[in-house]
Amino acid sequence: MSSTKFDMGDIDIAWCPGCGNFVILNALKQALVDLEIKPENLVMVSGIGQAAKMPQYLKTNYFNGLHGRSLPPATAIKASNREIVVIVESGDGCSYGEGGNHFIHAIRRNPDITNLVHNNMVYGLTKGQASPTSQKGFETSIQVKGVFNEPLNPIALAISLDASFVARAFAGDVKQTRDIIKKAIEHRGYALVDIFQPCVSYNKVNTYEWFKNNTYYLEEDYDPTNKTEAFKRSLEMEKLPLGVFYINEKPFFEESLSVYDKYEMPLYDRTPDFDKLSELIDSKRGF
Ligand SMILES: Cc1ncc(C[n+]2csc(CCOP(=O)(O)OP(=O)(O)O)c2C)c(N)n1
Ligand code: SF4
Repeated sequence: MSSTKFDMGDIDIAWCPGCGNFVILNALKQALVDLEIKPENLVMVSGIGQAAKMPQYLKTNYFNGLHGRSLPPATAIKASNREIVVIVESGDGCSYGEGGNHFIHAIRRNPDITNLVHNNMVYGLTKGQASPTSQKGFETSIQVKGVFNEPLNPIALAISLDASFVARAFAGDVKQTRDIIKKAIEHRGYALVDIFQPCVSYNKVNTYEWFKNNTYYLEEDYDPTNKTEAFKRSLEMEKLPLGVFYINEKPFFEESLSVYDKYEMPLYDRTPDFDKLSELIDSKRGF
């Protein structure tokens, strides 16, 4: 692709040749350029893993936190400055396993952030153990007789919790992935994009070809505001639907914060009332 203001120049990228992460990186850069987002107005937040390296390959602000713990800092960053775009990016292990608790509560809280989950159905960075989305029977060096746990269905889970935007993409299709990411960023509220991302080194089952043969795009006239239909589609397993499953417009977290009732000014830009703060600390209220 042509160069963008998010390019880091000639750097080493620590992903295997052919990894789906490269396509997602390109799709994201294109989406950011198309939406005219400035690097200084973007904050990327990630956890730990191969996918979580993504912010290091974009010329912008980022916070790289602990495994599974990217959503709380992302929520705080957005709450302290509602003017910026916040994108969380991590793998399926980080987002749905170690970070599963935060995933559920971010959906409930509904901060205006975008959550891109690279779903390769395996732990990539730690060399191929099963993840929460690994399919039954998937054999690894640890799960030698194959995975017997039920795989997590993040799309069904998010819709059941009334998430405000739920989508699924496939890294084999850069244009469609770019367009879905754009819709997610433009949405006001928590937007989940689960992206099928082939891991060419540790998942020899769910390959580019497998995803191509086992997915299809939701129809042009599909109505994403119909929750019952969205849930029904999210349970389809024979062929996995791609596209925007569900949109549920509702108030988002920062909009409901009382600290913004009187002042439009972002929190980070305000001078704290130190007398009141000391009074609060001295009173030991809430400790
Ligand atoms: C609390 C904690 N548990 C476990 C680990 C070890 N660890 C690092 S990355 C990772 C899994 C990565 O898999 P995933 O999140 O799916 O991302 P991928 O590497 O596949 O992109 C694990 C288990 C850790 N760093 N911290
Ligand atoms: S191990 Fe898998 S996820 Fe990690 S860089 Fe290689 S192909 Fe990509």
